[in-house]
Amino acid sequence: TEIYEKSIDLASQKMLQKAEEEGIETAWDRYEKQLPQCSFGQLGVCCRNCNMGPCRIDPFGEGAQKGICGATADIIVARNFLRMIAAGAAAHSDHARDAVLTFKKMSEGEAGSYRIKDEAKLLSLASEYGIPSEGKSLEEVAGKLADTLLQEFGKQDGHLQCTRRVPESRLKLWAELGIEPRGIDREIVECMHRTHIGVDNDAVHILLQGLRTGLSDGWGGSMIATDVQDVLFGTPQPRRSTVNLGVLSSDKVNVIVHGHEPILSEMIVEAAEDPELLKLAEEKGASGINVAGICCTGNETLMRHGTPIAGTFLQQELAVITGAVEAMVVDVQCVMPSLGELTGCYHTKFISTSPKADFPNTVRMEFHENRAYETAKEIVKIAVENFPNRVPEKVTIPEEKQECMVGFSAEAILSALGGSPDPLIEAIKGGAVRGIGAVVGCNNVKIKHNYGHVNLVKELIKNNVLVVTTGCNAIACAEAGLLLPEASEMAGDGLKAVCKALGIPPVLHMGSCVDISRILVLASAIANRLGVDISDLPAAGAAPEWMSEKAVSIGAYVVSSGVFTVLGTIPAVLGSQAVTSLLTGGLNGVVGASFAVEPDPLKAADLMLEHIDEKRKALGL
Ligand code: BF8
Ligand code: SF4
Repeated sequence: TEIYEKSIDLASQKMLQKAEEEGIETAWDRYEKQLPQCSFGQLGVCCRNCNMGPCRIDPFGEGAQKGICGATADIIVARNFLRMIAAGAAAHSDHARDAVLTFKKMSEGEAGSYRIKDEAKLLSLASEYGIPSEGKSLEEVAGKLADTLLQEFGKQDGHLQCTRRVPESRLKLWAELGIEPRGIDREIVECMHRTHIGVDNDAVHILLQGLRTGLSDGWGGSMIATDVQDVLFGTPQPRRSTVNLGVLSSDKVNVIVHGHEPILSEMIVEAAEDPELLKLAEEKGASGINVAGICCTGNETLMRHGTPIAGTFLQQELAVITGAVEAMVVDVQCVMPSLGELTGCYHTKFISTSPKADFPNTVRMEFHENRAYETAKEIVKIAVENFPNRVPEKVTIPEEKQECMVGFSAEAILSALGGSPDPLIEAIKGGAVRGIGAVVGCNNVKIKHNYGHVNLVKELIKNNVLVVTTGCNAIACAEAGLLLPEASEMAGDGLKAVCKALGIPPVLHMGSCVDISRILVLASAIANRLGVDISDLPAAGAAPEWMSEKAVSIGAYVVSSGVFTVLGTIPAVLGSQAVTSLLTGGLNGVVGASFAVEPDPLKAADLMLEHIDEKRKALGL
């Protein structure tokens, strides 16, 4: 494959070229070596859930139509899909658990590096959860809130407290369907139980548990992660920054934070400003310390501090290939194990920090709350001391970098609107804004890097759809210059006028992937204000280049919340007619929304526009 077919991004193309010249392997090379990919796997009809197997169903109807236990393609596909949701929900929710545990330790004075940054949000959460705050210290309130939130994980019955934010009609629907999430951990465990041999063997029944588990992520784990991180690190407010590989510095020590938990990256950002380390950097011949993010932990520090971002998921290897990275510091999720071998080809130190996640060839620097800042300082020190090892002949930093405006938490959006969603609702009613598009998710080598993201979003704003974004889509949009107020020039006339009046970009960066919960909160606020369900809103979602199991869980809760969602890569379900037709159609009759699959971003935009127009019509707009 030609380099220009791998990525639309110039900086990435240059690094792919450098990789080729230096004989360095990337995800794209490994993808080519995987081709043709296993068609049983692609269709989802391979089962390894017991040791009588592996079993596979012949998609042409000639060979075996049942596994040894008698499981059909429908059962196998549904079970595999449920396990993906369980893994995705587990990733988000286990991240949330660690955030709450840190919050709890902070309240007990055992995590001295962390503080309460957003008192107002703490107090408003306390009142929402019925925790009295009068006459109590903030730490006491935080401790009580932490206890309450921790119980959400182990709860056996009732329903998750965040679902208080859901419009009543939707909550009632979930109750009728029996898919109200009970406890966060319970739903995930139940998925594993149900998919064990000989338990749940009805595709529809299995998929309903998938919806419930997704909901325990979106309206549970992810939402709790967002809330607690805002209290600990501050609720994002609009600010400017820069993105793409060009943010790496030729004369400063470059430290990359990659992964997902701001518990780590926040401390690294702070440590990079430590006078002692800055002095050391100077002694080593560097003009300073530059922290840049990759993936969602990058989004977290970008949203709260304006720390630059070096790239999306598929740019993690390319960042190392610049030869200018002193340390690649990682925690959990979306970190390629290939970084171990790759960093060995350069001077880059690969530092793993999570007690849960190790990788080949890392320096282990386990991160614990009780001495978070000290560990962060040690990590940054390793990077600084590594600066003299940079090999000038191996360094090429592409000049491409792009400015962006970020920090659009639900709170920030409401305050940009003057305190209530009404001006946005009026703009939608009046037709200046045709609807809202939520575009999120990963990169995937099966789609030209950033091609799906950028073209889908451009098409939406051109058609007056206000776009909200998170995760790698947000980074891709930033790289394409779409996160600037000036980008409203690319928008249709109605949206352009609204953006100009408010001074906002046509594409609003709402945060990391757990922050899709912010989109849910915003959608609920609008629906409640209109007195309708979320499924009645002129809104649609998309994940043009998704790849992770987290994205499957997200899809499950977004659709169950009533939002039509277009996927740009094909999930492994086509081996079952029943599962495919339920996901892409039948769900409409169950939760009032469904999935569609459309790899062509312009056609995907058309599907979203069609849906938005239908909803406008139904609302009489
Ligand atoms: O949680 S969008 S590639 S980085 S999974 Fe991963 Fe996908 Fe990026 Fe963030 Ni989300
Ligand atoms: Fe085969 Fe059934 Fe075992 Fe799966 S659970 S491997 S289909 S026997």
